[in-house]
Amino acid sequence: MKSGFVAVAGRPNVGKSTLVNALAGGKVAIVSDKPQTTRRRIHGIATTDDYQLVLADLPGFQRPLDPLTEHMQRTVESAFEDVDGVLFVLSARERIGAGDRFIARRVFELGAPVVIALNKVDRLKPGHIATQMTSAARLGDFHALHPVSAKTGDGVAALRDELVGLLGEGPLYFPAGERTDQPREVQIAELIREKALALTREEVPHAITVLVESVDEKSVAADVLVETESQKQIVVGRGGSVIREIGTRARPEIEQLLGRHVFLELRVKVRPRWRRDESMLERLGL
Ligand SMILES: Nc1nc2c(ncn2[C@@H]2O[C@H](COP(=O)(O)OP(=O)(O)OP(=O)(O)O)[C@@H](O)[C@H]2O)c(=O)[nH]1
Ligand SMILES: [Mg+2]
Repeated sequence: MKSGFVAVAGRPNVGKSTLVNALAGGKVAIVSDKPQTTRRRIHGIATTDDYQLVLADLPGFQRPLDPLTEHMQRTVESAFEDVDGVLFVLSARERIGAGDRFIARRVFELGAPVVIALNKVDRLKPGHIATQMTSAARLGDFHALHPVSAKTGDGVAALRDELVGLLGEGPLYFPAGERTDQPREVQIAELIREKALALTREEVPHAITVLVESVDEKSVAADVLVETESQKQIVVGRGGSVIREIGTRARPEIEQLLGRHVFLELRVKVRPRWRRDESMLERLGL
């Protein structure tokens, strides 16, 4: 049995979580078109008879702005100790530049093999992909470089094989059927947050967090927290239209997770400056 851990590095929004989901073969991390979607470390686990590959999805590398983003950056830093490899994700749709070089300096000095995934190659012209691969190759002494599309799945199987190749003999770290290490309440909160992110923009997504208050046989109750009254108005929407839509989108996925029908009760509340409140961050597990 081969087993081990691979940490996922990259700038915000390059598709790390989408790629972890594709590699794990199911949804473990939420995804959005806004940067800073992932706030905690999430293990995505792929297990077969021959191997267990544990991917650590992480927040993107960033300059901390407040206690929340400080905690996120600390999560990133601490996740690169004791890994069998690093999966360094780049977006082929953006210029490979200073931000990527900054991260490259950090990941290549770790001593673990670095596999570069040049993501989002779907619908790009071959010539453009080739140019981006050349720029990616200049970032450091990589073990392998794979053009992939986490969205279409192109190249994902080959990338998974590459990562499995980094693993040594080892035990099963997680039960064979388990795809993530996240507690059920956290998974539910994240699904709700994902829908809230999709329906809001500008500063609002960053000010949203979700706390699940209760899960029982028939119902799930959760609070959607924002920082200001005007953000609350946006998340509630006219006549409650936005929060209702968040619930409509989240409920089927929550029901799939729980394996039963539930009534989803969402309340939007204002928690001023929760991103700066250490006790709140602790309660959220961030
Ligand atoms: N076209 C295309 N879009 C992609 C691909 N992979 C991810 N995306 C999109 O890129 C955006 C960001 O994806 P995420 O997986 O949330 O990115 P991330 O790197 O985890 O972002 P953070 O958690 O904020 O650091 C989403 O809108 C995805 O749908 C891809 O292969 N092709
Ligand atoms: Mg993410």
